[in-house]
Amino acid sequence: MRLPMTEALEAIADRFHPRERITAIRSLGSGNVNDTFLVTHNGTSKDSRGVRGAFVMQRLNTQVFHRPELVMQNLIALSSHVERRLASPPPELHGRRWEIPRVVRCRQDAHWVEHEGQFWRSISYIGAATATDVIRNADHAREVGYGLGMFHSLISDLPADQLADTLENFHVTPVYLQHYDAVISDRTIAADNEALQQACDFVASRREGIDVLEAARARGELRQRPIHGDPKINNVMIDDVTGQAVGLIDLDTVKPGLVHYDIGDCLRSCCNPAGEEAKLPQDAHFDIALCEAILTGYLTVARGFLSDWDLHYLPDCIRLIPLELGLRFLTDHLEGDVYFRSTAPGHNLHRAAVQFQLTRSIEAQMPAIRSLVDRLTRELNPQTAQV
Ligand code: GN1
Ligand code: MG
Repeated sequence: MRLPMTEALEAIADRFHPRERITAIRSLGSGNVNDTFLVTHNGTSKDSRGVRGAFVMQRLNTQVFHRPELVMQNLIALSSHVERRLASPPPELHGRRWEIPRVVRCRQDAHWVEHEGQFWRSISYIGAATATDVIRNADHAREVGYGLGMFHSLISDLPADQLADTLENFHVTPVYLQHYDAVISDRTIAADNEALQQACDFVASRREGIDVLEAARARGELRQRPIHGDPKINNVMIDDVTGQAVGLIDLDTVKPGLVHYDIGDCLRSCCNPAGEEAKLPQDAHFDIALCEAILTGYLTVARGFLSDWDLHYLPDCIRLIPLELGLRFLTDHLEGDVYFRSTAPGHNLHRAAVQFQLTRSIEAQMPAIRSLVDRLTRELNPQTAQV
């Protein structure tokens, strides 16, 4: 059955694939920034652009990505690099399937469409695989960790200076704190707004040490490498049949950064079984058994290219990234929901409360997290480990 499509969407899709062969256009995923659609069509395998049956069409949020052409440049650099690496697959792949989204060009051969001030592009769709919002079990967790490790491993030899900085200060926590300070200084919190007061009190009590990763970077203990930028649970694709990770999607935030941003983001999103959109903030908690499974999968592939300093700062990033995301949600609430898509007033404040509760839960388990990281880094010998 042909699903309803708006004329405007159909006209954009037609720039990538002839309209008469498109069968459906539907919303895809639950991104907070871009708009994503799955376009299906009666393509044939003879299609010279390699598009078979479906592609993902996205409108990039140019309020967030001010230089979308640089996002595309990074995406092309990344996918060509990974394709080259996969031509002689690394032994850690053990013959597994591994996919990297590729840019689907327009019929006129350009890499994107600019239309009425909007920026549209398409990428290939990874079929027979799914991403979920919540971890299903320990095997799934280990696969997510393996997926991030493989992703890092495949791009570890891509020089970071070949990637543009498309989002300045992305994941630089002290800069988010400065911005929050500037926003809050113009505000008076209503006496009856308990939720907002609690969130602001939480930030006030966590200011110290918020620069832990950036200070380590400034001292030269940590260095920038290519990172994913947003490897949350629903960006890790799992093969529908084998249950194995087959690739990471949502590559717009690929740019130079610290691998710690990625590890922290992956763990904060996977180890909270209540999810980022938990109904009640108090439901959020950090499940250390899931953390163990993810780190096991990750370190099995990545242990070999992590330095002692990298390992030293792992526990810190596990605590920092949920705190940072809470701060980002809170600031957006104070600014009137201008960054993260929200469905109701107070949504971003609620999301902040969830991340702050998760941070508390991580803090309460910090000694156990430190010993876990120590144990795993000793046990997982890169020469002998198998997934
Ligand atoms: C945003 O749009 P989405 O859902 O892929 C955000 C991430 C956050 C995430 C929280 C460019 O990602 O940093 O962790 O929301 N992306 C950007 O769900 O800011
Ligand atoms: Mg994203």
